[in-house]
Amino acid sequence: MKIFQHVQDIGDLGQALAEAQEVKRDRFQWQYLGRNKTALLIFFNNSLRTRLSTQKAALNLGMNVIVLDVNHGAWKLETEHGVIMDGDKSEHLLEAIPVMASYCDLIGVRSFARFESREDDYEEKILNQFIRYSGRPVFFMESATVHPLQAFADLITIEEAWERRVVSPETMSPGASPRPKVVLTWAPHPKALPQAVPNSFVEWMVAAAAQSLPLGGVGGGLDFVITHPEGYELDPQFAGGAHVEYDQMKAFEGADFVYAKNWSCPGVTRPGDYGKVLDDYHKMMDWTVSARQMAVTNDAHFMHCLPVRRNMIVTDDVIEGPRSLVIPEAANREISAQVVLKRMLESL
Ligand code: SN0
Repeated sequence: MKIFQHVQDIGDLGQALAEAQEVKRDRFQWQYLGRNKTALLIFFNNSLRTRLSTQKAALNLGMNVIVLDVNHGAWKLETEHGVIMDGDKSEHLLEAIPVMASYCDLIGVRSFARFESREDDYEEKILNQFIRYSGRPVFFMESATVHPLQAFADLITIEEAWERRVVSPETMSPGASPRPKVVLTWAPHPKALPQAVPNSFVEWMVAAAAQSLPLGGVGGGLDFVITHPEGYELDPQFAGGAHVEYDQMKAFEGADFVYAKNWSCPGVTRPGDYGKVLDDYHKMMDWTVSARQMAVTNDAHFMHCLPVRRNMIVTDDVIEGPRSLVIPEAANREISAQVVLKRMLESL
């Protein structure tokens, strides 16, 4: 694997999930793969889980790891071509990338959407320069438009929880669906957040449904519903074909998994509002996931990528409740990262 950006990069999802379980059985069995190999993790934005879980995954594989927080200690980087560099930026990305690449074998990059231009963000201007000028395998650690390590961990988490619930087709109650119903819900937030997490989650869920991925050993695929206020329609390159239900309560009916996330306007149905918060969050607080919505679900599990703003996105009782998966979901970030790094090491 030379690039990890989209769900297609991982290939067959059933095989990827099987490999994730193989990693869980003994995560140190491939230390020979990473011997004398170096992973460079570059952060243009804050991180807790991505930084720690990816570093841990690399260490599990016997790799050396270098972490660079560009905003703390590195030269300020110019990313635009052709500018006269008379401002505060001391170095150009076009020199920085090949230099950084010369010290490592694999590169992971985090660079969020900047919301200056929809075209720049959706063309992945920063990450594509890393792909083009580094000559190294590049994995996306949340870019302007995608967060595939998160979506892969989410799929692993859903599979594991569904496996615990659906033991065998025989033990299922008559008429019960062997397919889980997964709902992605928008929820309020005081700041404008990227669409990377929902884009990837949707992309991976749509692919799991299309591949009729057996989850928990039975059935095929899943039923997937997206709910959000009007104006927050996700880009069709990710959400194409997915069912959107604007009535949140209706979307939650019979759900087995509720995945909450805030995102700013993707600029699909409202091109002039790209990257904006469309309505004051005070007016949107009935979208906060609480016991009221969870009551109409099929005792749904609650999921969120974290960090989460409590009592904005989700109430304390739901995130602390017995159906909350946020901690195992975060723990699975180590596993998804290890599968990806392992595949990249195997193809060096
Ligand atoms: C990021 C996002 O894409 O929504 C990272 C999620 C993994 N989240 C934030 O930036 C949250 C910031 C905040 O202040 O709540």
